[in-house]
Amino acid sequence: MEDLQFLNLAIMEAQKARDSTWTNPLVGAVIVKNHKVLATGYHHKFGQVHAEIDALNNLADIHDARNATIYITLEPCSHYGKTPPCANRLITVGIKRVVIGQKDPNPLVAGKGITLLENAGVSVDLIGHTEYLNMKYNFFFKNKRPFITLKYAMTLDGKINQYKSSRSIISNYTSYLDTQNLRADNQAILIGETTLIADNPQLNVRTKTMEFPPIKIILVNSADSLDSSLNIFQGTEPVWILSRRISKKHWPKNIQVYSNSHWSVKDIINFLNKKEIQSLLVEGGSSIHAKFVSANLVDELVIYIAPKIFGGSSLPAIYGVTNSNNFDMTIKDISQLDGDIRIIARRTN
Ligand code: AOF
Ligand code: ZN
Repeated sequence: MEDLQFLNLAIMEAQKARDSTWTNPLVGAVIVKNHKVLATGYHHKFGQVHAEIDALNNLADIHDARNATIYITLEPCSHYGKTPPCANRLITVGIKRVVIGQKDPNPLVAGKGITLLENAGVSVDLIGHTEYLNMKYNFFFKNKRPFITLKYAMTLDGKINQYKSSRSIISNYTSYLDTQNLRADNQAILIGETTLIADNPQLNVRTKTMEFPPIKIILVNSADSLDSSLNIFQGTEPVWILSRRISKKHWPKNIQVYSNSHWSVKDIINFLNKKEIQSLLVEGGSSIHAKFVSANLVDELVIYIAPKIFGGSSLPAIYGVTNSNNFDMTIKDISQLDGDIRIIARRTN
């Protein structure tokens, strides 16, 4: 009982770093002795000290760590990364017991932290309850690919645009704010060329400042034919252009071109794996969405439905093209967003 209470406190610590740890997990730690909290800590930012070291640094006296218990939401690391192994440090300062929320799925650690502690005579208890903190991080290491979310806004009659080649406003302001959070929750956002030209999106997060904003990815035929005044090129966020043709142009530092004559959905995901991107938001358009569905590469749908009808049988509709697959989804949430409806559906395994 007491263990869960202290672990919950560590979870609250971990959550303080939301949006700041980039590809690292959210991690919190609490040091306890004689039923009293001596210090708390968390992994503040990608590249900075890990949670357990932050908690040790927050002790009034490092000698207080001797014979104490530490609660950590994730197994302490065992590798020399940007910082030395946390497990070794816990052993050195004389921690007696370590209570862990979950094993670290990163193959660099993956149980080795626990083994180090146990071999040094430290008692270790793995008690669960923290996996949800880092759902996409866990998914990435378990499935060896990013968690893929498809997002779209549509009318009651399933249309995603009122015109063929320019943008129409479908969802309302509350939905817009929600999609900004959705962007912030993903490490990369992908759109196709039709959406790039028709919508001219900025594809960034505008409701908060992010130190590690999502990477804006566009799939195009020829990078060099793109108009440099497009909104997507105006920000400072990283842009990756997946181009079917080779680029000869000189691009600003934040823009990278990757050429591949084909760029199938599988190629894109293999490429993102190499780049260690753990989560991808696919914002469309309908032909890219259809390709992800056809390739069986969909984990979640986030759908905004606006109370409108556009009519017109030839207007762009969701999955209007080449989806050749079917599978079951489970509805996870239905919310009213000021007159719009948001549905979140997860792939049923
Ligand atoms: C911990 N405590 O607070 C975190 C851990 O690049 P580095 O050196 O910062 O290492 C990142 C990896 O370390 C990350 O992928 C995960 O395996 C682990 N993160 N471990 O003991 C922490 N953030
Ligand atoms: Zn560590």
